[in-house]
Amino acid sequence: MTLYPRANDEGGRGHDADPATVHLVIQDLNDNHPHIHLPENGYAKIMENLYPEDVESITIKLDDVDGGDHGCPCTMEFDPGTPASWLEKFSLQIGGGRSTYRLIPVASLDREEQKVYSFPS
Ligand SMILES: [Ca+2]
Ligand SMILES: [Ca+2]
Repeated sequence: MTLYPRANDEGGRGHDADPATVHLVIQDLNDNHPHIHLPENGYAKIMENLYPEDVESITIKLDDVDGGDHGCPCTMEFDPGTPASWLEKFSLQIGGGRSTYRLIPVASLDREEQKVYSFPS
């Protein structure tokens, strides 16, 4: 943003100021958390009882409204509290674009064993 200030002496009746400009640079504050842009509402479905290679991976795209160092690229990993049995069923890999990951089932999923997986657990 550029401001063009006007200044006069003698109570506004005297000399005008030399033409001058003031440049204002608005600095970004890290006031937004990264969020999951995809899948929509952080929700995806996988069909049970399929071989992992027959299941399409789930694309997880991260975003952050802040720019520069305060925004994306953003990183993602499993929470340290994720049960070991879940880590045996899913793999998280970078791929598909900027700040984009793929959640890949690496085992057949059984709805009768576990109906919903919610990360972080
Ligand atoms: Ca900001
Ligand atoms: Ca941010």
